Amino acid sequence: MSDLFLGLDCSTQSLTTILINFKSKEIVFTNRVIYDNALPQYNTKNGAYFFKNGVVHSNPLMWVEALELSFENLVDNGLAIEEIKAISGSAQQHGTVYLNKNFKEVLQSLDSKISLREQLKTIFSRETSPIWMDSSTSKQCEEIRNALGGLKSTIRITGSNTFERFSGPQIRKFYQEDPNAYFKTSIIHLVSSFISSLLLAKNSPIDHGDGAGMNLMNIKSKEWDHRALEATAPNLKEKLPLLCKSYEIIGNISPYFVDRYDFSPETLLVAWSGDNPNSLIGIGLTEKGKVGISLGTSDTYFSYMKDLYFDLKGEGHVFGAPTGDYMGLICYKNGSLAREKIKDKFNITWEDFSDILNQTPPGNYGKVMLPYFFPEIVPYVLEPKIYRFGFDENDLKGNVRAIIEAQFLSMRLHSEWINEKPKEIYVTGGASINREILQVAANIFNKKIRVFEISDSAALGAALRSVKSYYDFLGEEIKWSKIVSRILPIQRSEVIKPSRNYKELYADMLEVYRKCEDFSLKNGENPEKIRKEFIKKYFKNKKK
Ligand code: XUL
Repeated sequence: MSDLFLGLDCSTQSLTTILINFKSKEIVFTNRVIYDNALPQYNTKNGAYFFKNGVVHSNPLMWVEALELSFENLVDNGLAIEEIKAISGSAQQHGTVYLNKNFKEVLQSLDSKISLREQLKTIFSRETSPIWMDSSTSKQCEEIRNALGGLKSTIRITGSNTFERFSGPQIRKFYQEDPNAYFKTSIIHLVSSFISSLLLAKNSPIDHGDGAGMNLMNIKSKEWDHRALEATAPNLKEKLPLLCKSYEIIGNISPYFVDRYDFSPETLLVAWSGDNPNSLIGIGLTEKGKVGISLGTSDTYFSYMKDLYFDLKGEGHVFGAPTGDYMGLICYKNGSLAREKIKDKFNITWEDFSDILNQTPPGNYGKVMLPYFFPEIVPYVLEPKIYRFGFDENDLKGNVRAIIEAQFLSMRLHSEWINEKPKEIYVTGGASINREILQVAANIFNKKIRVFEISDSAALGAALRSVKSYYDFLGEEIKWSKIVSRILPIQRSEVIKPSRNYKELYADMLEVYRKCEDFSLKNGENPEKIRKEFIKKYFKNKKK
């Protein structure tokens, strides 16, 4: 029985497509267009342009072409595109796309015989888009934060402190540096609302999930906050799309896609959202007490949140959840690209990497790394720098274990504000296929780790969101828990158990790690004493 729903995820390095058959509980098709490989003409590295002074952009036309390649893949694989009932999507959060006055008109007069890329060349008022990896807006962050009454007040208004990668600071910087181009901008989209606008052939709203990552939306009223708009740039409200609920049906797919790829004109479009809100659904976190980790270009730790509360220290974020509730999140820039830096430095394979994790002891003989290969969000680090305690950069085994332990110790440390005490943690993202990495996570958190066969949880979450809105629209409401449990169990989910032997060791190592961070970043006391005690307690007489 055909009951097809499509989920897309326009992430940092690739665009993923997942087609599911909800009634038969099948993942019918998955595909990934990796920008660097499939679209080399854009010259991106890991999907981005890394300029100096922390400026990181990407190319919106590249995302458009990736969308076209994804749809061509559906056609080439002979899939029943005309039977797809609804589509939703996901995208890397925070990045901004700047469109000029041609945008509206061009979208309304698209010719299905000509590629989108060809027809969309003239719509941008800014050729490239700052993305979430950008860390060049500290000045603007400070200005906006001050205008909103300081740290706590900014958090209470927008759900987060001002962050370099957030859309508001990006927009303010553009306005300050190129006011002419800013005033020539008719509309500013997020990556998610930009792509959904293409499918809709008109400006699509921004959903509450992704909207919360802008420092512009009031996290309580879920409307644009006039104080935040004023603090950011003039006339901003008229340059922003409307806001909408994440489960809103925003319209039908436009005739361009019907004619060109054979979609049914009845296909419903559900608002797109950010990759993290989508992943929340894609790993089934639709109720209290559940926590997820996504190991991708960014590593994130997140949780469903029924009642709104904040991290008033300012490290974490509150976003809207696709269910209409909230989610808490912390995000790391030093995710997969930092792991790759170590792998590539020693010229080893991922198998070698795993072998080393197996061969080296938890606690790493007291070797501790603070791995800021890129500017870091949590803790706040602007200048990339690697700190090593008790070893050097040439110690292959020490470095491999140290980076993985650092990533999860830091997550455990900085997620303390997320007030959920889960029995198990759900892990997704590219690196979740590496069982040895997950074993380290299980031991450090002292929790069971559940991992799913499909690691593309953002695209899957998008497909599931389209199912929910479609059936709600028909008046045949299905509960979230039913929707996720229908598709997730078929993924032979696996559980990785923590070893009880390391509970105390990692509780002690967390304190060592905390001291190393405080010492390096906040002029705290020297951690050598506590580190030596740790070594004495766990590694006395053990040969390195
Ligand atoms: C979340 C964040 C990243 C991006 C890219 O706040 O910045 O997770 O969404 O994945």
